[in-house]
Amino acid sequence: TDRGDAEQLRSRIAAELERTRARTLLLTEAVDDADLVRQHSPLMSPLVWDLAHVGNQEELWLVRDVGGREPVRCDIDDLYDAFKQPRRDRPSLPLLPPAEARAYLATVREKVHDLLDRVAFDSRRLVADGFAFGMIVQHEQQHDETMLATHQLRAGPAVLHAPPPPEPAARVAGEVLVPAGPFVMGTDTDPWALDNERPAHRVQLPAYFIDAAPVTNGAYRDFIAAGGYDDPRWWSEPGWRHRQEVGLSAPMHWRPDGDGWAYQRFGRWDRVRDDEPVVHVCFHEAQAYAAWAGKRLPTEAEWEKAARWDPATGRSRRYPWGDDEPTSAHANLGQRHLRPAPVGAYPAGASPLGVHQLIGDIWEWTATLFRGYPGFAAFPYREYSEVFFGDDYQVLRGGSFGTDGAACRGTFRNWDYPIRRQIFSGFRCARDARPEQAHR
Ligand code: AVJ
Ligand code: FE
Repeated sequence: TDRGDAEQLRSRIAAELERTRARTLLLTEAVDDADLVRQHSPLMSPLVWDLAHVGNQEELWLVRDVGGREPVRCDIDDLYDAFKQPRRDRPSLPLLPPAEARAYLATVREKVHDLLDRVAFDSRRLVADGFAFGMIVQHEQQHDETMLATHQLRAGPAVLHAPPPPEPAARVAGEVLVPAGPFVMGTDTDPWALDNERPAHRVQLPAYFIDAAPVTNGAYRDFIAAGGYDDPRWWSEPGWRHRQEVGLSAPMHWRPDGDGWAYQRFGRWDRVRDDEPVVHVCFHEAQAYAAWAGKRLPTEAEWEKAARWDPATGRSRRYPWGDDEPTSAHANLGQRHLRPAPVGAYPAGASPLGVHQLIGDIWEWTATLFRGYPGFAAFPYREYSEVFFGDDYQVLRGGSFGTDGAACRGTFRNWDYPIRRQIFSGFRCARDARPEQAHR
């Protein structure tokens, strides 16, 4: 019945809100108050800013817009407006102290639960299928991932703990041929898909090869050892300029260790493991590696076809493994582990064509600039995606170990500046197939 459906949606939303809030609290209770208000990197906000910003967005979108209720606090909107306050300036703002920020979040959340009990999930798109609630869940999860990246930049002993990811259960190597032909990119039907994932549209692609797995630390070390960082032939012009300017020589958080490398993760040093996807590289590094390897980065459409296209039916799936929500057997998502899993660890998450670990582990840089799909319509605000369209941002796909399953799908699009690498970013390579290879 419709009533039963609405009740089911209500309890699912309530559960997602609570699950997400538990993660937010975990990330902000792992450190003391001094650590919460400190800026750990000029690239990041103090954790206490993210904390209250999450509450402020929830107040704006749910309490005020959907609920039409009185403001909880209208005096702090500007402080937590990401467009008005650049990250580097946020520590000098008169921010709510940690205890006040937590109390603010709790007050807003109480009102949201009240609203959720009364709202009719009618056909207005903001409330239909719980979209506005889903958007808030995803927004908080996105900031949780950002806070996780702040933790990675934080100096001092480890405060976050998680079991290691699974070991490889399949041998995965080489490339997969994706035959020429159309596929449906984006979605009209995924209830919580954001505006930039819409509308669904047919894209015609020539045949191409795509790596069956993300590029590993071992492969990336070969690029370093071959002098890849010192050879402008492999780098784009802006890439080489950036490499020179900041002296790039290895992924972020790596340091030489004897005859090999070690990396720092959340306050612990470890030997670099060869079979793990490389992480903390910028777009320019990814592009240089691909050129050195005789390949290129996949376009966003190539990534999505490899992830979603089912050759048996011609349909596009929600995820590589099908339409079901991710479980711990499918992908390394949701901060269950504090690093990418080795290649071959998720055979159950492979796509029909045999492409592995597209979802989870690391965000994958693509060759595509962040733009609207044909027929794009901003919803509910231009500020969510549209203001970022243009030539500045590169699309990343697939989500990382720090991305929650609620904020990740085969259609999900992330974006960042091509020089950024404090995010959990890696990549895989692709290349054109010659016409005689286009059919197997
Ligand atoms: C989609 C990850 C690029 O963090 O800037 C958070 C998500 N938007 N608050 C970001 C977002 C508004 C966004 N990214
Ligand atoms: Fe935000």
